[in-house]
Amino acid sequence: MLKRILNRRQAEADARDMNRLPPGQSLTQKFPVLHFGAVPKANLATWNFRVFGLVENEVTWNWDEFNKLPRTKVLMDIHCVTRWSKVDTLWEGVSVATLVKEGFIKFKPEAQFVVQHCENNYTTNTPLSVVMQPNFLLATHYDGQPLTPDHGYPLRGVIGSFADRSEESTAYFWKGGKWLRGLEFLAEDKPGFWEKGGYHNEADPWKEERFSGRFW
Ligand SMILES: Nc1nc2c(c(=O)[nH]1)N[C@H]1C(S)=C(S)[C@@H](COP(=O)(O)O)O[C@H]1N2
Ligand SMILES: [Mo]
Repeated sequence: MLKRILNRRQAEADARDMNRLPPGQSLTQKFPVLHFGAVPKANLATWNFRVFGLVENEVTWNWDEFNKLPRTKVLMDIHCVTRWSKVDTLWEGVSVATLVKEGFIKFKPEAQFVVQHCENNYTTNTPLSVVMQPNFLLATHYDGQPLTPDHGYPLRGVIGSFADRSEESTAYFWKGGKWLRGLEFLAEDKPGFWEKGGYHNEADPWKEERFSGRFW
């Protein structure tokens, strides 16, 4: 127990020294679960994923089709607005940038924002440029295993930062929607669940953009 605490403290000091821990965050070696409402039950037989809004062709992929899309692995540090960060998390899934590059998604020139649509009407919004970054992934697997129900099975959005901070921008982890069912491309921004609830629209952990100040 004590050894585990000392190990965590040492790992936290190391992460801070390496400039991998944003202000006001502490390191966790667990994987906390955070969401609003109940964990939805997945039914892969009826599951589908919709790409809609300002795209040339709206598409709907079923689970088999989704799993035939090109796949990518990404190693990232994730930062939750409730002040935990976790380093070196390994995700596997589908990169939106790859889907665009390979012609699976063709968004219209007016598209500037993307809303992630999840089960039970949870949404979260980001600029299109953010979902096109290599540090944003539609993830089916964490650490080599399919996501657990608590963490978003069968599919979730993930955003984090790289160890060398080479990403263009990042956001707190709530900008990754669990139980993800679709992406909507929009010309105007549309605040999601937590964003409407007073959380910061851009949510950059390095600038500590936790709350919008409108309600807090
Ligand atoms: N569908 C859905 N996705 C969600 C949430 C939620 O309430 N519903 N909460 C977000 C928040 S606030 C965080 S911090 C992360 C937590 O992911 P984790 O439970 O895998 O750690 O999921 C995000 N994605
Ligand atoms: Mo969160």
